[in-house]
Parts: sequence; structure tokens; C-alpha cells
Amino acid sequence: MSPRTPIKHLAPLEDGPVRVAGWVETIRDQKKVQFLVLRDESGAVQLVRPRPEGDDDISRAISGLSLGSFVQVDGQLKHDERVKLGGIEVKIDTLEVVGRSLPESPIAEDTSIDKRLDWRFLDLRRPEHNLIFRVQTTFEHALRTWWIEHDYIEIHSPKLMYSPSESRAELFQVPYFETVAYLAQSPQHFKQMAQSAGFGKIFEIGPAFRADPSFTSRHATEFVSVDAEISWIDSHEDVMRMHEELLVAGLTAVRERHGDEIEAAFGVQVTVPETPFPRIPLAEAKQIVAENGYVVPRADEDLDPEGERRISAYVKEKYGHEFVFLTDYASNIRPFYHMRHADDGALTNSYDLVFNGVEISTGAQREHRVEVLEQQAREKGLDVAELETYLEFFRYGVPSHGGFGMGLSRVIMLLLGLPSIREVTYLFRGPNRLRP
Ligand code: AMO
Repeated sequence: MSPRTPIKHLAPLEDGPVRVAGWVETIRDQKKVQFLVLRDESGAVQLVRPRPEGDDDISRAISGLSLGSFVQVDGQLKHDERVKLGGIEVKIDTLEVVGRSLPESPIAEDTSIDKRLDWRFLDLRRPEHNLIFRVQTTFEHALRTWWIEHDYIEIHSPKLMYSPSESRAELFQVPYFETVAYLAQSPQHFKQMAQSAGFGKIFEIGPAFRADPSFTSRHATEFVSVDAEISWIDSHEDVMRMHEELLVAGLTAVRERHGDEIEAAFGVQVTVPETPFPRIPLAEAKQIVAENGYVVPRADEDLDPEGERRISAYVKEKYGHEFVFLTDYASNIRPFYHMRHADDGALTNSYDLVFNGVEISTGAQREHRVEVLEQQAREKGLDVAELETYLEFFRYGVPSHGGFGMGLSRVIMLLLGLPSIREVTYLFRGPNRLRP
């Protein structure tokens, strides 16, 4: 059997025999001639067949087609400038209905996102949705390539855990034989363990789970977390330097491979950011947004989403940059494992990275001195006994280290200018969504 030609590869071919396969997008069943538009994952092409007197098997098959059916066609490619769709058409010789579709699609372009997610497999057939996942593939591949070129080891840490990985908030528990397990909220413990194990530089791209009941455009109960952790650092500055270089590599690859398609499909330009990204201490960022007329509701907390939007707008205007590192968060709003400033225990060696108005990442230098770590856990009211397995990692000599976690869907959403991570997550999971 000769393989089919992806539709986007037809245009440069010479006129002659081709095999194409795809979903029937439109049918124009006229008296003298029948037209179909066929779409595969790469593009769309017009198919044509003059109708024989008195019909035959093929013309009857075309008349009986339902939209969305998957067909394979052998035919003759012909270049013809008058054909609106790409200046080519394929004259049908044979047509095989491979998979027949029910006649009415349950969704259309203007269907609500919730209903589209019910029918995600149909929703994903749209070419711009296909593009989202090609962009994501390119982005992840570029990150991996950068890490490999810089001697990182990839780890796959377990997602079934003996203790919470972040805090007791947003924790999924599952029965585990005679005991209970927790779904990993992050690979935090195990990426730090890799530093004690002497791996030096590691990364992981894997699932993370949060029992977060919120319905915002940026939260899911399961998401893909992009994580890295490195040893021998002086401060969070070393982590930020790695983080920004990595993003430049990822965005360069996306721009080179998909820049034009992204602009055509989503109307946004992919910008490769300049390094270093702007860095603003959180306290200063709060002051800046306050001076710009927005007072963060709780003075002792992080910037809220509106605050993030505002600081991002400020940075965009002042530095022409889509990214900003907000640094030196107060220790009362950071986890116990963040290292605190040597001269000011109220501040941490940590940062959040905001991209086009939304937090995409948290990073920090970690506290590697076990007695200090234990003390900080106690101060936060944590159960130190529950943390014992984690604390052991630090009792046998561990280098200074730090790293970050970054939500993959958030990056892709912001990169493409889309309104919700639901649009860019292959199968979204939220408080009300366990299907399909
Ligand atoms: P944090 O909890 O800030 O940090 O998470 C890191 C990043 O993960 C993404 N994220 C989410 N994405 C979708 N839905 C959610 N419910 C969700 N929660 C978090 C965000 C966020 O910035 N262990 C630390 C990271 C580290 O210090 O290495 C952590 O998990 O993009």
C-alpha cells in the first residue's frame, strides 16, 4: 500500500496520482460535479469528481457521506489557480470510507468551552488546536535539548508519596493497601534528594496534582510541572540565570518553527526575550503597583492576579519585556524549605516569574542546613516527624542548591495569548471535570 501524502505536502508536488486521507469538512453535492473539502492534521484540500450520468458507487458514496467522516482517496493532483483553497485540487478516482461519523457534530466553533471539553477529541481536530500541541512539543523538546547540552540528568520521580510534598493544603489522598498515599503536588522532595545523591543538575517534566477547588483560568487539579534543580549555587540568582537561558532556548525554537503559523492562527507574535530578564524585589513591586493606583488587598501577602497584571504592564512599558522575576519574597508567605537571607530572616532567596501578567513559576535557593530546615519547618507549625524521610536527605552532606517549578500549560496559554489553561491542556482536570 502506498502511504498517504500529508495535505500540506501536496502543493509542491507535480500534477499526477496521489493518495490523501482525512476528515470530510464540507460537501457540495451538485448535479454535474461533487466537491469535498478534506482536512488532515496538516491542512485542507479540495476534492472534485464529475458526476457520471445515472450515478455510480463513488458518487453515491459521496452523496451519503456525513461531515466528519474519515475517508481515503486515490486521485489525480492538479494545480489550478482558480481553486481558492491553495490553488490545487485532487480529482477523485477511488474513495474509501474508513470511519463514518454520526451525522451531526455535537459542537461548533462557537460552542462554550465546557461543552467543547466534553467533546475534546472533536474540539482538537481544529487546526489551531492541533497547532497548540505542536508548539508544546517543540517547546518541551527545546528545553530538554538545552538541559542535555548542559549536562543535566532527567529524573522521573514517583507521584505516589508517603507525605505531602508542599503543604497539607490542596492534597489528594488515595487509599494505598493498608495505608494512605498522597498524590505528588510537586517533585520538590525528590529533586532535592537528587542533589544529595550527587546528580548535580536535574530536570523533570511530569504530572503534579493539587486538590484546588478553584475555577480560575490558571488552575487545574492535575497539571504538567516543568522542574529543574541545580547544585553548587550562591543564591537564587544562579537559578534565575539558568531559568531565563532555558526559556530563551524554548522560545527561540517555537518562534523559528511556528512563529508564522502562530501569528496566523492566534494573531500574536512570539518574542524571544532579552536576557537578563528584569528583576524586581516583591516589596518594590507592590510599591510600584500601589503608586500606579492599585493596593494589593492584603499587605502581608503575595501580589494577587490583578497585581501581577499591573506589574507586568509596568515592566512591559518601562523595559519592553514580557517577563519579570519578582524576588525576595517574605518568609511568612514562602515554604519552610526556602533559604532565608543571611542578614534578614524575614526575606527569602526566592522568586516568582511572571509572564504577560500571570505567574508561571516559583523558584528558590533551598535551605540545605538540616538543623535550620527543621527549625523553619517547626516555625511553620509543620509535623517534623512526617517530614523525617525528607529531612534525612540533608543529614549526610548536601551541597547548596536551588531550582524552580513551572506550569507548562500556563506558559503555552500566555505564549499563544489564549484565555485559559483549559484551551491548552490536552485533557483538563478540574473540580468538576474527570471526563473524558
Ligand atoms: P508552586 O506551587 O508555585 O511551586 O508551583 C509552581 C508552578 O506550577 C504551576 N501551578 C499550577 N498550574 C496549574 N494548576 C495549578 N493548580 C497549579 N499550581 C501550580 C504554576 C506555578 O508557578 N515546588 C515549588 C517549585 C520550586 O520551588 O521548585 C512549587 O511547586 O505555574
